[in-house]
Amino acid sequence: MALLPILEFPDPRLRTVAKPVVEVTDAHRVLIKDMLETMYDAPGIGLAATQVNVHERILVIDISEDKSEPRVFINPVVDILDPELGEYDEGCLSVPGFYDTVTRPQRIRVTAMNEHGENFKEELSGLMAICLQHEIDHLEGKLFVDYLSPLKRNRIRKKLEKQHRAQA
Ligand code: QAP
Ligand code: CO
Repeated sequence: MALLPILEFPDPRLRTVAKPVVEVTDAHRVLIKDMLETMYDAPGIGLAATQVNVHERILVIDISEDKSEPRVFINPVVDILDPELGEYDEGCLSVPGFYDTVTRPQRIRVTAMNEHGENFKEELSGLMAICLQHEIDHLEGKLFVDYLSPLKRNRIRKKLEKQHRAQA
């Protein structure tokens, strides 16, 4: 097991569009274990492979209180079931310390593969639906700050760049 370094905004590698997984291998299963460990350590509720600089369509989520419900989504595709939108105060492990309101569809269906390469479909709502859409955005090179005004996004970028300079 290993903790993986998490890329932080505005790292340009976060803008990479991830490639589909053709066959789920043991190497993918090791990556998934490491991603879950990295997410739990943070702690966070969702992590996309993009955030650990692996550009394949893999993400993990666990919205349980006690790390008891790890979920793995490989090549996820979302269908919107209902046009109704909901607001949520989102954060991101790649944008540490910043949270803001994002509006997204509330009821979705996801089609994906699990870590064994088996296909599944599932209807999702609530935090799970929000988190899944947030993580799929990462696989497209998109961040929640992209939904904010340029003024807010630039403020966040400048603060994080300053922190990164201080760390260097
Ligand atoms: C995505 O985000 C998400 O700023 C997952 O200092 C979040 O796990 C989707 C985190 C909210 C929907 C709603 C953020 C940890 C964790 C921080 C996370 C931080 C430490 C974020
Ligand atoms: Co995120």
